[in-house]
Amino acid sequence: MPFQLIHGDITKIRCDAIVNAANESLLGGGGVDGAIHRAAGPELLAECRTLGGCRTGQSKLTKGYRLPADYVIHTVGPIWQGGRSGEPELLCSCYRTALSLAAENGLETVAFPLISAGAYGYPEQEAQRIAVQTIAAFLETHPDMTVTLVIYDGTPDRRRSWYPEISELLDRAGKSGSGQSGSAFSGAQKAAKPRRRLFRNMNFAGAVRKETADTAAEIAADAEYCMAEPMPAAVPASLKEELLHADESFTQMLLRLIDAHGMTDAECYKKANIDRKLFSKIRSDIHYRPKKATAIAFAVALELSAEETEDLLRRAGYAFSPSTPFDIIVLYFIKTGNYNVFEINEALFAYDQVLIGA
Ligand code: AR6
Repeated sequence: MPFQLIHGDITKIRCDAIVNAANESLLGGGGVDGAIHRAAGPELLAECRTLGGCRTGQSKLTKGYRLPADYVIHTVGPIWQGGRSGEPELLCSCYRTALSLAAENGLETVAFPLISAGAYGYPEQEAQRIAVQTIAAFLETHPDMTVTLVIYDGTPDRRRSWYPEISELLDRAGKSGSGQSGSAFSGAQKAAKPRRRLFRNMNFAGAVRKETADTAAEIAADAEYCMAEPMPAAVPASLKEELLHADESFTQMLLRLIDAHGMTDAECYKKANIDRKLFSKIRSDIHYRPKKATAIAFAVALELSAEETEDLLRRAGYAFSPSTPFDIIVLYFIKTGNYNVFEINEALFAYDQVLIGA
C-alpha cells in the first residue's frame, strides 16, 4: 500500500527512513525528537552537530545509527501561531522536502510522525489533513514509494469526533463501540418493517453519485431499510449490460471498467492506493481473488455507485453488509460522492477498521 496510517512508536519502525519532528538547532529536544535521539544513540547528535541547523519547513538527512530505520530525515515544523503566519505552507513544505530528500537518496519506505502536532501546538486534525494531502500528492509522481503516517496517541476517540455523521450512523447500527448495547436494526424492528421499504433498500444499493451530501439521518434511515430485509441482488443499470458481462471475473470486469472510464492502469491503481506490483499480478491473472479492501479501493478509484461497487465485489466473492462498521463507512463515502481514498482511509483508521488499498 503506497500510503498507510498506523498507530505506533516511530522509533520501532523498520524502514528506509523515519522523519524527526526537530527544531531549528537540530540538537535534540522532547517529544518524538527526544525519543529518536535516545533510540539512535549519541552518534546521531554528533552527526546533527555537523549540519549547521535547519530552517523551518526544510529537511536534512542523517544516518539512523541504532534505530531499526537506516536513515533519519530531520524536518522542522512551524510553531502554531493561529494559522495566519504561513503555518499551513510551512507544514506542507516539511512533508514535501522530507519526501524529496528521501526520493533523491533512493529511499523508498518512509515513516512520518504528525509534524508540529505536539509541542508546536498545530491543531491535530488540520495537521493530519495537511500530512495526508501532501503525502498523497507526492505519491502521484512517486508511486513506488511507501509512506506511513505513524499516530502515537492510543485513544481513537478524539479522531472519531472528527466524523460526527459517521459516528451517528454507527451509533444507530449499534457499532460505535461507545458501549451502547443492541443494534438499531434489531430483529423486532426488522419484523415491523413494511415490505414497501424494500424499494428504499434498492435505492440505497443503487444510489447514484450525489452533488450534495445526504444528512446522516437520511443515510442511516436508508441503511435501516437495508437491514429491514435481506439485501437483494443489486439491480443492474441495464439488463443488456448484465447479460453481456454476466460471466466476467473480477479482473475482467476491472479492466473493462478502467477502459470504460477512460483511465490508464496507472491512474487507476494510484487513485486506488494500490501498489503497482499488486496491480500487475491482478492484471495477469483473470482468476485473481483480491481482498475485499482491495476490491473496494478499485471501486472507489473508478467512482462506482454503490450498486456498481456491489457488482464488482460479487465478482471477488464479497458483499456489503450494512451492519459492519467497515461497510457502513465505505458506503457513507460512496453515497456522499467522496471518492478520495486517502480521506476514506483516515475515517476507517479513526474507527480502527482495515484500510482500503493494498
Ligand atoms: N512515535 C510517533 N509519534 C510520536 C512519538 C513517537 N515515539 N512521540 C511523540 N509523537 P512533537 P512538534 C507524536 O512534540 O510538535 C521537540 O522538543 C506526538 O504525539 O514531538 O513538531 C523538538 O525538538 C505528536 O503527534 O513535535 C521541537 O522543539 C507528534 O509526534 C518540538 O518538540 C509531534 O509532536 C517540535 O514539536
